[in-house]
Amino acid sequence: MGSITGMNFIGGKWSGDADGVFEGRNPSNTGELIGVFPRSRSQQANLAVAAAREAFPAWRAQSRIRRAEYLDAFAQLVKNDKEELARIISRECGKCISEARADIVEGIHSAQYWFGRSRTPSGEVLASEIPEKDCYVYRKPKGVVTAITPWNFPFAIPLWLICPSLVEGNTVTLKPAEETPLTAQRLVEYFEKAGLPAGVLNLVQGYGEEAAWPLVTHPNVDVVLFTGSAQVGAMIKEVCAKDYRKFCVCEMGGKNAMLIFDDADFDLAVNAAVMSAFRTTGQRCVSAERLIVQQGIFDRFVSSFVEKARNLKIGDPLDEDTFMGPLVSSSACDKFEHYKKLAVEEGAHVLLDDGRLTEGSYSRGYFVRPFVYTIKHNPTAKVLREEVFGPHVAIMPFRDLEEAVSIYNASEYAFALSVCSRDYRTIRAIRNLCDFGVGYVNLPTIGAEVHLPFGGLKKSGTGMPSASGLIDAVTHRISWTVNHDTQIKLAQGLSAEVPK
Ligand code: UN1
Repeated sequence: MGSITGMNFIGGKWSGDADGVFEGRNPSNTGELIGVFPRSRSQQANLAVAAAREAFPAWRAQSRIRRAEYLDAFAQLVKNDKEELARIISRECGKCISEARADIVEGIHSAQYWFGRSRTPSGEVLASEIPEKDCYVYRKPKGVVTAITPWNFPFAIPLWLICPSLVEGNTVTLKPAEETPLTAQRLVEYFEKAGLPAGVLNLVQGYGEEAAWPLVTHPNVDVVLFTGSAQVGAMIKEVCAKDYRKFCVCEMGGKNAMLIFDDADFDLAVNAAVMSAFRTTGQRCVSAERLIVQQGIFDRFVSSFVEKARNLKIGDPLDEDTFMGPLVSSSACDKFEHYKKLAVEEGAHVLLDDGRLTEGSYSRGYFVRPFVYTIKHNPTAKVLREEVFGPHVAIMPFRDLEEAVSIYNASEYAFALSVCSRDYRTIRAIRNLCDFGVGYVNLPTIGAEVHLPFGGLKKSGTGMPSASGLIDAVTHRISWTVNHDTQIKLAQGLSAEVPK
């Protein structure tokens, strides 16, 4: 596969105009150039926002069902090219091919879900104290949306954000991660082929500070949808707080955990932990970097987990047998190394640290092996608080439910949790006492489906979930009360008398 010259898509036109370019390279083989893409800045961002603003009145005037039909057309087109798209994803971000396929399927599911949902009520009909009045909750589009998306789900996450935004009548500018520009370009091309009107979906490629920031701060943008780091999310929240009309949803990191009790189905728990920690090389916002394991099974669990982690097949993500591809970039490798050192400084008892793979075919990629350790819980240890975003796992023992909850909640993040137990009382207590947005019972912390809300609390999110939950972010819910009487009658016993 050769390299391409990528473009922006603004107001229905493809253009490479920008002050320079950036390269997309394969993290499994950095010698492979995937393409060069426009290094956009405020000029392109401004044009995209202007195009989205111009397209908004006509787009919102179409029926919700008509708007959703473009998503159906999109899904039909993508289905034919799943394999080709999955290979692009694997090459761009190093995800294993089976995970890349799932990324496409998840994106198709979003389009299908919102297409179907367009025919279901988007508001509510409510009663009134006054029999002649009907009350409605009605949803209106917020307007112009900026969507800033990460590299780790380069197809699914943009579609979680784009599909509900469009169905509800908003127009969108997408600024995808600079690691996965080609996947984003393909995604937008399918919408173009599906006949989406000009300006309804725009694509601006480039780096965060240069291309995304003008899309966040632009006075004509109503909603910012962001998935990425907590640090950038905090900056976005600050900008939005200062602007009376701007609203944001930030999906940020996690320091996710599995809580594994003595009575758990042992093999299930070990397998779930391996998936939670190492799928996508630990680079999901729902990956588990903490395994909190009850003392009765602790030693047995640790040896079984380490054994499996040691034997994982690491390598070319296009190879069907590979379990773990590379990290996404050299800075991700540096971060992984940094937290390995820190773990040792903070008291880790290291069980697995086979280092970076540098021989032969690995030499041109960012391949690392899992890093696994046991550690006594310490609420001040940075390594137990900060997100590494790699195959880095701390295993901690606990005595009882109370201690498990307190170790779990010691994190500033609160995204995904899994509890492994057969006791319904334990499971219910964990659900009620632990802070999280996406919870699982006897499952890994990964594998959310699009018809569920997806998002975290505390440092992980704004408490405004995306996926199916995104409708609340991209619409205003207004109340609408209609009087069918010839007289005015008011609620709460208020007088409707007006002096003659
Ligand atoms: C993410 O980790 O950024 O639940 C998204 C999952 C996927 C989505 C993860 N469906 O693992």
